[in-house]
Amino acid sequence: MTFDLFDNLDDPAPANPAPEPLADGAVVLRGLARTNAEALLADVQAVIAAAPLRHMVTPGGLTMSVAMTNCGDAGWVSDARGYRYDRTDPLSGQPWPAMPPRLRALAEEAAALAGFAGFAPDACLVNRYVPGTRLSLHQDRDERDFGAPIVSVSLGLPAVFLFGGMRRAERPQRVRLAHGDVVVWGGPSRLAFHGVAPLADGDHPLLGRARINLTFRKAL
Ligand code: MD6
Ligand code: FE
Repeated sequence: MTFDLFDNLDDPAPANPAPEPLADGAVVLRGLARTNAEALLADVQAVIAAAPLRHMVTPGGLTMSVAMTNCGDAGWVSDARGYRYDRTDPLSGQPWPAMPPRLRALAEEAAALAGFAGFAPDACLVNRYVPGTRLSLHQDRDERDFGAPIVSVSLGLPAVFLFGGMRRAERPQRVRLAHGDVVVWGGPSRLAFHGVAPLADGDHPLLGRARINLTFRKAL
């Protein structure tokens, strides 16, 4: 019996770039972001240093348990006025930090592998989950153009991604996402309901008790 230094209980499967189908227009790219995860996380830390993670408030007045920030030309924001994309960070009044080229390149590669060549993301939402944090079923529909897919990158603790259908009532698939896994949904799946089950406790070698999810969008 041998042990591979790079395979541990948090992400046991080898990277496999062959798309794993979830639904028409939706795939999982297992481990695509794993080999350069440390460099990707350094880029994310630089974004967080410039635009700190914060808990946004929903239009209904609830504070979200996921901590968020953004990079790129536009950032997703929520407040009493609603959900929208804004070119400036409401905390600073300054533009969001630029999208780091390594993050953009990963999103473009993932989209191309999923059949969406030419994806040009202008927004990257950074989400930080700690154990117990969940994201209820929702559609991503604040973007102007649903012709572009969503690219979602998972780093740190594993999560159970809930991937449903076009109606909220449809029972979602439960997909385990490990460190480095990437999900792409577009085309006929672009408006699929999705969410994240409550994060289980754990201790990730790079991120400790946290999961970071990056979602790349063409927002403007
Ligand atoms: C995920 N996240 O964390 C999927 N959508 O795997 C999302 O679908 C998402 O984290 C909109 C806003 C924030 C999110
Ligand atoms: Fe979403």
